[in-house]
Formats: sequence, C-alpha cells, structure tokens
Amino acid sequence: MSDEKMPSEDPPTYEEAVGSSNGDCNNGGNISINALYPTLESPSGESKPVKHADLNGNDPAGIELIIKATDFSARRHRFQKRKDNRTPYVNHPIGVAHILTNEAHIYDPIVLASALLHDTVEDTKTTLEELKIMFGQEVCDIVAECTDDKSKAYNIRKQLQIDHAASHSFKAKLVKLADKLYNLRDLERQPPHGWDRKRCRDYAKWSKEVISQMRGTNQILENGLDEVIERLLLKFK
Ligand SMILES: [Mn+2]
Repeated sequence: MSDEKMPSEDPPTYEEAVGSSNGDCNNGGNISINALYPTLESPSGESKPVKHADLNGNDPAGIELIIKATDFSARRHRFQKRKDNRTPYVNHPIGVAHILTNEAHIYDPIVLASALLHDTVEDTKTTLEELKIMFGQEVCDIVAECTDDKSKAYNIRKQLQIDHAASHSFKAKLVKLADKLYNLRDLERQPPHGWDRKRCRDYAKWSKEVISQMRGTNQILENGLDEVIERLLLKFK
C-alpha cells in the first residue's frame, strides 16, 4: 500500500462515520468498512452484517477449531509482515479464510482452519507434527499440501506447484485457490516493492497455469481468479 494513500489522521470513530443511532446492535445497517478504513479494505470485499439468527452456536467444536487456528496463526506469524513491510502477515491467512466464507460460502471448519494455518509450516518454525497434534491429521495433511519445499530453488518450487496442483485433495485445492486469489488481488492493489511489469505479469501467468490444473473445484473462486488475472495481464502487458 502506497504512502500517499495513508490517511493523514486517524480514521473517524464509528459514531462519526455512521451517525449516532439508538438502534439495537441487531439492525446491521449499511456500514461501510471501506469508508471507515479506506486503506484496510478487505480483499474479499464487504461482508454483510451478521444476523443474530445465524449465530445459533450449533457447531461449538467447529468454532473452537477455527478460533484455535486463528490464535495459533497470529502467534506464529507475529513477527512477520507482508511484502509491503507494514501489513501484519496474519492479515493474509485470515483474509484467505474470509474469501472462503464470504465469497465461496465454504463453512467446513477443517477447510477454514487449514486456510488460517496454511503458511505456518512454510514461513514459521511450525512443524507438521505439531499441527497434527494440535489440529488433527486432516488439517495437517491439507497444510502439507499447501507447503512448498523451501530447500528447493524458487523456480523449481514454482514448477512443482504446477505439477502437483491436479493431484491435491479437494479441500487443499479450495485453500490454494483462495490463497492465489488473495495474493493476486494484493498484487493488483499494490505490487511488492521492486517488482517490475514483467515480474508481475509472470506471476499472473504462473498463477493461471497452477489454477488451470484445479478447474472444477469451485466456480466462484475460479471466476474471481479469471477476472483478476485478466485485469492483471492487461495492466502489466
Ligand atoms: Mn499464502
């Protein structure tokens, strides 16, 4: 995110932005998070206010798994920033999980916990063994499928993602597609420091190739990916 986009002062308070109302907290209203925090727009777009009727808490084990994964991910990534050197890294796995719920309507706690944890093994000292003990075999397996072997060179790793994509489990494919969608939208909003047009274009092309091996997994995610890739290839041609 570029400096000129940073607000010169603190964002308005909730009351300043939406006006004081005495309505109960159930009415939701049309509160724009993007208006409140213009530099913090969610890559998944606006989410709708939650209706209390939806919150019947009938899956405590699923909710527990998801919150435990969020907490674990936040603590493991706590010293890391995204490529802009400013955004906390954990915004990314949380945003990937949010794409899955908000856009793809995926509510499987195993998929969402795996999305929250998908970079912990690749980018922190977390081990698969630890994830297996803490979150179970299935989450461990999905995160393993989302983990590049960092002992291999960058170009080899990128080729292996293309080679392995088709053979991944359905749940791992969902996480991988949402991960790519988040990263491509990030790239569209603000290319990492030092990335020239060619590097941006190559990243979009490489993503397109990986995705082509996972067609038929989820139409919403695939449509979102097709759209952002088309825009990126135009922007950086
Ligand atoms: Mn990721």
